[in-house]
Amino acid sequence: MLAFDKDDLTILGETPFVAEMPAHRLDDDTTPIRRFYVRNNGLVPPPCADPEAWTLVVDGEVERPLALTLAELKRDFRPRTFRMVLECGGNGRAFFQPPTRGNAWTQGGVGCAEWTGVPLADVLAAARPTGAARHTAHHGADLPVPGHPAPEPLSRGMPIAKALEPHTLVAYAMNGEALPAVHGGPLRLVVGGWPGSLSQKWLTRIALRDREHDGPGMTGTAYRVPRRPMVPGAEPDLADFRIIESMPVRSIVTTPADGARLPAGTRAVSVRGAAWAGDLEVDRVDVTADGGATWVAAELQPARNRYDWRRFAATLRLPSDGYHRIMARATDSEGRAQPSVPVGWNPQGYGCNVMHGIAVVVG
Ligand SMILES: Nc1nc2c(c(=O)[nH]1)N[C@H]1C(S)=C(S)[C@@H](COP(=O)(O)O)O[C@H]1N2
Ligand SMILES: [Mo]
Repeated sequence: MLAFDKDDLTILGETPFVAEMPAHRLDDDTTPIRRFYVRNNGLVPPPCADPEAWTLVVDGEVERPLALTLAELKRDFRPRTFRMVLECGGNGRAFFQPPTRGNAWTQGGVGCAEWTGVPLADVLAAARPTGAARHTAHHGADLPVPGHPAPEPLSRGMPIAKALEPHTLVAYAMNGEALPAVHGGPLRLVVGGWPGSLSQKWLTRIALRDREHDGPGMTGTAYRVPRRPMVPGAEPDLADFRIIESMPVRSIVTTPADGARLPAGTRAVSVRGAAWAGDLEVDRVDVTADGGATWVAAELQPARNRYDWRRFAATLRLPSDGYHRIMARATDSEGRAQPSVPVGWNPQGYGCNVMHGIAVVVG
């Protein structure tokens, strides 16, 4: 855990361990492991003496239940590497008013790493799903936190179509290194574009089911949002809730750091950041140095593959010394941009994609 960059690390929870980095520490194209957020709902399982013997069971609605060791996954399936964003469903939660339950993520419940593993589709094909298989159910080896209100560790699932996407990986490496224990090593799922909670860590079992999974994290208001915008703080009408699938378009300004001081007379500032859009693509990013009075289109780097983020850069003119508000606004491939105020309040504070702003002082 403490292979983390300790500078600026914000610990949101000690037990279970939850931590994020401020936006300016996410300035790399590929997020280094030591700057990658951690979200644990349970306790990290004890260290694994022989990671190659870690076993994944595939059962439920399959004709041929499997128990595959990590060594067999590596030997019998073709590996893929994709750079993909992982984002907590609650990233941005701290900006909702009134405050909601859960870790108060600001901008840092996100990272973009190179994940290496085997497509889940290939593993499921080997198990031969029955005609009744509609959803997955994910199980991990994390231990419950003694005395914690959540009795069992997280266990989520997704529709079979998402499971069969070529980018959905059973991953054993992160940025070319064996997957660290705190990020789910030896084996985890990585599911692009949807809440991070689907990317089960310490993965031990995938059951196929004929209906939506009902494990911890699937019921009540967990990972659900109202179909119609609700009055912030009002009593939720659960009949009107839907499970979160694709995460909304979002961007962060990663340079300059919030509160940066620039020398007197500075008249231009280089702005950099990253943008991503769940299942969709990022079409454009606009940046402003006057709180949104005027906008400049940023230059975008291409995505390497689906679910990668797009890094952006722009040079903004600063008309004078003094205090300037810099913001970024990403727009997805369906024309939806980030809102300027937090919208979509929901009881557990998911999906807050309000524009990210920083301030710089010249002189
Ligand atoms: N087994 C297990 N998998 C899990 C979790 C967990 O608590 N237990 N947390 C989930 C959540 S809510 C998120 S956002 C991501 C975080 O992954 P990371 O810690 O590698 O960033 O893992 C997901 N997978
Ligand atoms: Mo999460």
